[in-house]
Amino acid sequence: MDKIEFKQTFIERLAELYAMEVSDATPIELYQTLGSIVSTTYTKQWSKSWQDYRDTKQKQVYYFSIEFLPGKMLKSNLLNMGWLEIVEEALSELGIKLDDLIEIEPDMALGNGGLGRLASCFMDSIASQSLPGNGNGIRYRYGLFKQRFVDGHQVELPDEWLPKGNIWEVRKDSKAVDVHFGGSVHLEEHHGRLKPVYHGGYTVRAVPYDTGMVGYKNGTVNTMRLWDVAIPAEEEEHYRSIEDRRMVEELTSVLYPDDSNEAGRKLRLSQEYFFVSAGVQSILRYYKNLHLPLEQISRYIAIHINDTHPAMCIAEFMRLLVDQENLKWEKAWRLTLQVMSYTNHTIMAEALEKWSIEMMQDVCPRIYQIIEEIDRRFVEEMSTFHNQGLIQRTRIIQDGQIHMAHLAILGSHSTNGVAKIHSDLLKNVILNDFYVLYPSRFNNKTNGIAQRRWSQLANPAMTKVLNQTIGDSWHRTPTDLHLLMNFTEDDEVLEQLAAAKLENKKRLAAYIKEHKGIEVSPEAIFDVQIKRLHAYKRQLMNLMHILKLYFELKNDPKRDIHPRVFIFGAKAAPSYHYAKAIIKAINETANLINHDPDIQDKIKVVFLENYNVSLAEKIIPAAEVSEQISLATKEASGTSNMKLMLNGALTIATLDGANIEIREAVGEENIVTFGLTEKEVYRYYQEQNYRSLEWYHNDPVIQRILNAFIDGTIPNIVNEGKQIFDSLIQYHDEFFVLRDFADYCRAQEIINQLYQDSRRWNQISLINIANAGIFSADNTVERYAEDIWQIRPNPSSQLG
Ligand code: 26W
Repeated sequence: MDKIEFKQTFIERLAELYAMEVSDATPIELYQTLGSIVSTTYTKQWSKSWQDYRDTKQKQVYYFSIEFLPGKMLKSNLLNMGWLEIVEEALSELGIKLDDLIEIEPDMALGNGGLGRLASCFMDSIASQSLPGNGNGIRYRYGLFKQRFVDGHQVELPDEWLPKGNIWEVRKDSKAVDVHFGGSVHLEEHHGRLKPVYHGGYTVRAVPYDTGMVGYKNGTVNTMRLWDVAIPAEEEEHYRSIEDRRMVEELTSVLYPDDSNEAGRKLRLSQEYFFVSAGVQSILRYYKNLHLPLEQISRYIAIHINDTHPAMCIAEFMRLLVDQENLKWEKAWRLTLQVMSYTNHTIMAEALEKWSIEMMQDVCPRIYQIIEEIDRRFVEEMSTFHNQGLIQRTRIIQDGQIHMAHLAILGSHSTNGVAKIHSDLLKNVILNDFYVLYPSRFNNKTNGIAQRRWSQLANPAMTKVLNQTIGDSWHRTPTDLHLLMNFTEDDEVLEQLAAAKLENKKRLAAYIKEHKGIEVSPEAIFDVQIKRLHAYKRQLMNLMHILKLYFELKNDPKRDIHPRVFIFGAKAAPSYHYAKAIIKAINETANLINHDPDIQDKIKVVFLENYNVSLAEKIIPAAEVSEQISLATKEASGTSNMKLMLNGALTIATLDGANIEIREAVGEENIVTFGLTEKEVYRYYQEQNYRSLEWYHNDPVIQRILNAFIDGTIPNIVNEGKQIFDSLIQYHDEFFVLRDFADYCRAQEIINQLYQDSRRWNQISLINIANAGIFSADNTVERYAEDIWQIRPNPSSQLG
């Protein structure tokens, strides 16, 4: 489509939809019109993609995830269709700014953080690599809460994203399936086999909403299928009371806002079974329509379990094969292992899902029976070869609880971690017992990011410089960013990149002014920590360093530091009081410092509200320092570290998660690392000899800073300050903040020094961009496709 054609289509479509002309239409109407043109255009390729998969019977993967976090989709769809420039120009000729329309689209925020965003980055890359792959999840009516600050406290507001209209989804009533909950089940002999007989309980209908996942200029459009709940027409009489109906609606109404914190609530378990059962049933129905032998299903279907939330896929698949398809248990189990694979995303103990037997019996009694049988057979089979201790530690059911990670590992052929260090910890420490039993199941797949979204879409200024300097092959082949290494000594390129960064900083400064009323200088260092608020991520250590600088400047206003703006973006789980206390403390400190005339704007602290994908797209291009300071071993991978590196930020990092691989990629001189290593952390655990109190007593700087939390220096944080102080002293500083603090300050001083030499700084920045290509999710999903899913690119895609 060319520009003239597009303008014509746009005017016509606007007239068809609203009987209006451009000059009369509001941005919402213009947005709807553009969205309608985009979606009706890719629809043809969408049906061709799935027809291709069906007709040529290609193996497909189904990525089961309880969270997807795509953010806005308009611009990304335009980019992937190859339309972005034409549409931008055409609209501008009609007097419309594309950016104004983009603002209209609500963020699709059906995820908490890293896990959900990763799932969406994968959806983009799977389609862009012409791989036959689908997403399977829940269509929450309310996404992750909106965050507001009231007197510095986090307040949560509901995220009503649907009433604004979701132009990308298609409801498919004809593809609905029924999901049965509750009641009881007993087994009856039937033609020599035991068959389940269900009593009571209730049946709901799962209705899919499909969204096209548009590949990058390759004609592939895959499907992300999100399930909504409905009351089946035939069952109306069972749902008479308002309460019954509400109970059903509740199933898909809200996303649990706890990142890495196991809720243990019955509704959550019901959500899990709901999207698992709906997804697995619809896959099996599809497969049966291909008229292939059931025994060969693993040659055509792969199911991926994204963290343990969909681990019941294993039992549901067994249920359908055994109860419905009459397969023998042993054969069904073999197929299940071949079809299923699992990714672990965290080693934090509180995030490892466990469900009580009673609750699972209550929600899905037949699934419980099957899990019990899996567990029984595991114990029986293992008993001939292995010692009882090992068996008791690895079995699924222990002390009345079902361990979902155990189910996921024992019922799949592949378990992977998300960065080298994380996968090694799984093998050698956290899941070592399982590794001893099944060494070949374990592997690593370092995370990746949707490279084009985080460069071309978020950072047009940098993209322009890159295109002029190294061409545009890096759009499709991200490792071609390496071509930039030929320009480390090219002053013109270094300055152009610096100019692009400055432009982005000015834009963010304007946003900060508009939203927070804080004046920040674009000449200052923009230092960024953006991620969920969690004790292990140590936003507190960042805050302590800010306080250190503040006290130093108060003592000696002439102290030579380059002005710095510390920018935070972070949501806390609503029930995570400690994390909320840290938010309050950061906000109060910001207030204190930003209004202190003694500081002469040398440091500014900005906590931006409601961190989400769209805000990330504004912050990341402007960032110069990337704070990746989790306690070593705790951050499975991190992905904001990759996005910030790609945008030329220098990483200040512990040797944790993917930071280690970033260091390998850029070289030690182009990253600043500090802090305890994995080995040192484990030595402390073993010897149990970390005394945070001693670090407090022996270090006057630490004393001065910690006292500020309880002596009124930071105003209005009486309770929060005490809670924070106590966590470090009375509760022994679980994440070694005091232990790592001095080394962190040393690293921060290195950053301050490096910034004085702007040429050196610009070189480091360029080298970071040049080496970010390996962290493209294109690359990551290729590894999953080859090693785990055994799927191949669609040969008839425009790239295949
Ligand atoms: C049961 C509640 C619950 C909720 C969320 C348990 C676990 C989670 C997630 C696993 C938390 C999460 O998002 N983990 C992050 O996953 C990213 C993608 O792999 C990693 O980059 C992050 O390091 C990891 O914290």
